[in-house]
Amino acid sequence: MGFIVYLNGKFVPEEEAKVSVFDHGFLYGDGVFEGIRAYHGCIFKLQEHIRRLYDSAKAINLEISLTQEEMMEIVKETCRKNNLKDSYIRLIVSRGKGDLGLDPRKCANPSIICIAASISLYPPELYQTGLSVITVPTRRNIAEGVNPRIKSLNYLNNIMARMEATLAGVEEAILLTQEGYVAECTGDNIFMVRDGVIKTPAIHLGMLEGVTRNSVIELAKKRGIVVEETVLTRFDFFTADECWLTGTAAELIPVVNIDGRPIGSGKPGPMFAALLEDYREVVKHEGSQI
Ligand code: PXG
Repeated sequence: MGFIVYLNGKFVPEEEAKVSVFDHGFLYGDGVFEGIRAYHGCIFKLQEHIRRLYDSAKAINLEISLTQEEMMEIVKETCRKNNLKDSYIRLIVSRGKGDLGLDPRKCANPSIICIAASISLYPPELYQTGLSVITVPTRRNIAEGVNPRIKSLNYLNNIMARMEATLAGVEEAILLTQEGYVAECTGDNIFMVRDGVIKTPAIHLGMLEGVTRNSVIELAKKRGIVVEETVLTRFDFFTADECWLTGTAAELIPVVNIDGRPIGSGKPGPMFAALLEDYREVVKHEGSQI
């Protein structure tokens, strides 16, 4: 059975959920989105995701006529309509239908789409064995171009990096900033541990401020672990005791090899294991009831 999709004020079967070929989201990647997850009928960090969506929209001068409360209700209603307790939710706001020119003023109404689908999880064994990743030649977008803090519909930067990782035979890519500092992976933020201190790249270097990243920082601090948001190089990661990635889909996933160097013991570390357990506990009962 197909999914029921929210499209511009209506709930329609997925076959009928169509947008115009003149939609600037399609023509130019002109729009923003969110990837949200529901666990056991609870949507995790819904308010944070909606806030980030509105911040992204604000940054590209895209005015959303709905309030953040109304948008949260749409997300919940989409989950209810699909009778999904565990799901991956994709919320999209594009500039809307315009003409073939770039001018966003020609787009009268943004297109608002909410999809709640079943989630395809990473194979469980990856959480035991860990990922091998490489740094790729493609650099993360510069803030003065398309600011990586905007979760925009243009993911070519990330897709190019992901292709480079795939061609090299690994699962993920580390993107560096223009200056050569570690930024993030293609759809996940990155963490490391050295001498009991957790470190992760500071947001102002140019990356997406992950909701999962912020949750993990909070959980680590609750455990009394020092967390530094700082400037990190490949050297820092090569010589780390542990490394993992964070994202809505992946949760926390361990990295055991970077550019051919085994990280720490070459196996997922104890800090990773503890924080994954904390995270999986917190998603069970925190969150907005569907
Ligand atoms: N960085 C980037 C560039 C992302 O796109 C994250 C970090 C993690 O953010 P959250 O808020 O989820 O902790 C993301 C988000 C996918 C997929 O299908 C993943 C994302 C976006 C789009 C698709 O793997 N991750």
